[in-house]
Amino acid sequence: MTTGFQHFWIDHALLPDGWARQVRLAARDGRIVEVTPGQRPGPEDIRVEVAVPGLGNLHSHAFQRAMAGLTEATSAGAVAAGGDSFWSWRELMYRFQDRLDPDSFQAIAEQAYVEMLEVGFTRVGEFHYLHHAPDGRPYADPAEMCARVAAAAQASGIGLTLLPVFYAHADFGGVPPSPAQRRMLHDLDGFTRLLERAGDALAPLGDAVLGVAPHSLRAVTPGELAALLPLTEGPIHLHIAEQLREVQACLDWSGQRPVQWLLEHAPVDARWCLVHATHVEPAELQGIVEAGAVVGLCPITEANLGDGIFPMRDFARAGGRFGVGSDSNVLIDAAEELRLLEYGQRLVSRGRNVLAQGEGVSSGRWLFDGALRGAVQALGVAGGLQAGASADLVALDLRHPALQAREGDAWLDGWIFAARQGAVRDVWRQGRHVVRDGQHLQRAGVAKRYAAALAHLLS
Ligand code: NGQ
Ligand code: ZN
Repeated sequence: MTTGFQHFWIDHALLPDGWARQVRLAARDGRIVEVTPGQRPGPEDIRVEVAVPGLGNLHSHAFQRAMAGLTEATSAGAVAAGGDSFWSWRELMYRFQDRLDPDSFQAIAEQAYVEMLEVGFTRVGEFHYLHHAPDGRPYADPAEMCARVAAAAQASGIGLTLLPVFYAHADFGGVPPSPAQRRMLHDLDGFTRLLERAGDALAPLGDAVLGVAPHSLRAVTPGELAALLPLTEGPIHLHIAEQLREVQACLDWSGQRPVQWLLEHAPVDARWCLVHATHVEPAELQGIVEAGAVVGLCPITEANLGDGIFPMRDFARAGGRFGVGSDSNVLIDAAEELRLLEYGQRLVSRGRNVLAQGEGVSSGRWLFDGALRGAVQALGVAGGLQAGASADLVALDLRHPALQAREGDAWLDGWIFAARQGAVRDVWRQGRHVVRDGQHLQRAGVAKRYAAALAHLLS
């Protein structure tokens, strides 16, 4: 955080009600206090050509960054099993997770967060479940790994909404957990203690948010789910209806589909983020809209894991709220999450500009605005370039070929649809300059620690 007063002068700024010119933005202790268009710059102002608000990444498992690209070959037994799947990937992920210690875990999280900032994600929802030591016993400080997430956020500067995960069962109906899940498990008392300690670990960050994440309906019983909710006033996130096998298992257990079950048995409202919700029927979609919950879409990971395609077109038409997350972090790119979200719908519907509604509406602007709003809601903060929000600014690089000779929403379309990388020039987070000329200021040191951790892990 930058302490004291600070002024930005932004020639073109994307404000909550649209593009504005010659905007003077005042921040105090990293928080925006005033935004005024049509101003002259002061002599000390930080000058920015084009600025948009930092985007929230509403779903991440940071440690999975280190196994990115390592699960792209057919696995042993895949042919007999009818091919690789989400479930065979999960086996590999569990095996990888077993090797992590607090230091390597933190080094990987720092690398992931640096990459997030470099693409314009300024806050992350860390859906964090690697709690215990490799033997499954809690660390001396039960919130050791939560503290490591906080330390990685601190080192990189990214905003953190920590979502400690409660995990107790292997499948619907309270099936006992498997040995591979031993590092994730709690009973309700243990989890309550974890949350208290996690709160302490977040305090130094200043604007961290603490929520709760029942991992999925597979991992918690109805009784546990009900007991978790009073433990937080923050956001509530869970994975839901990502795979058809999970939908079928839920039907076998309850006679209902996962989202249908959740909407009928839990007080789903605007505090909730339903991650994936890939396999939903129209009535379930409508129920999510009416509850005001956010659907957390992770298009790159959903493609990578073969999840399926969320019916975003219908959800958007119904006024549904959404945000994007980098989930497995197989590739960290805010623009590409938005691009793939739109492209999935184009491929399925054989149309163009499918999500933007009305005539003359930019797809890039529609995607960016929607994802910004959804992430703000799901991560429990104020957002956008307005008083009360954190001074999280992303400056676009007008020298980039995809951004040249255009203006306004066309910059967003250029960034999201036409730029490979390099469209983000600078990022300030809580007023602190964290990315300059496309590179995080701590990039070299973080990359070195990451390389050392990886060499050790993969040797
Ligand atoms: C996770 N990932 O928690 O990392 C999950 C896999 C599970 C995604 N769902 C584990 N993409 O769902 O059981
Ligand atoms: Zn996930």
